[in-house]
Amino acid sequence: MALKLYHAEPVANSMKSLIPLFEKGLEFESHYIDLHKFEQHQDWFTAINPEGQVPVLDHDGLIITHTTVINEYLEDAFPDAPALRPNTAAGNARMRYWNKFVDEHVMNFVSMHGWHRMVGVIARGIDNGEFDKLVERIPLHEQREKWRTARSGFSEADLANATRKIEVAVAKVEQQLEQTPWLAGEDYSLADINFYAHCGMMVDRMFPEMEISRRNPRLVEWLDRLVARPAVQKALAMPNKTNPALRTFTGEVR
Ligand SMILES: N[C@@H](CCC(=O)N[C@@H](CS)C(=O)NCC(=O)O)C(=O)O
Repeated sequence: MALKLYHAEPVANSMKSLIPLFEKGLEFESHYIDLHKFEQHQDWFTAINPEGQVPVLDHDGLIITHTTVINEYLEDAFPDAPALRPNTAAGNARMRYWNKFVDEHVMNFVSMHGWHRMVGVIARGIDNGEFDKLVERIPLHEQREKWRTARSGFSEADLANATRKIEVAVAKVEQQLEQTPWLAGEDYSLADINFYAHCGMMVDRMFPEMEISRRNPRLVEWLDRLVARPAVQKALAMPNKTNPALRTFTGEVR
């Protein structure tokens, strides 16, 4: 049994699949992909994942992409490892509800602010001709557009809408945590990992004006419990090559 994970910095999607591997105590070969050098769009990498994105799980040659799929695959393929899914049909439904919510209503909106603050700076530092060549190599239309928009700047209206989505999500999570210790109920699950990786770990630093610590006491307690987990600490200690000057998004995270 050989597992490899191709991943970038321990934040967002890469973090979302690193934590389960450590939680489950699964040995894996870590392959760091330098997104700042556009390694994800090089031929050798698109031969592995034609979408040119990380993370990618390779299990004995079987390639699995998309974090929610990767994380459920790990649950199914390694049933003897500590479970990150509740063991009831109702619990799994709640976990999947939250995963769907984060994937559809949270991830892209935090990501937009991250790209605006960080990727935009990187993209504007590249010469016109060079930038066009880099963008041509990006396999997904949506990603090509995202790189172009990051360079020219996201609109104020789109950024304001993204902020609104994040505010709604934070309030919704706070409300859930007033009722149960973890998002899907009594047990820590993939849903908590998903919200942490895409929003919880950076929201107070990215949006100080939201006054997360003051206004969301349950969320703060949940974060403290989650960050204290040894597996989360191991994931946080994975390589981070982001230029410290650009760490508004990936850097000083909880
Ligand atoms: N739906 C995918 C999204 C993966 C994704 O957006 N990965 C980002 C890193 S967080 C990436 O590879 N970005 C590089 C690029 O698009 O050029 C998943 O869940 O894995």
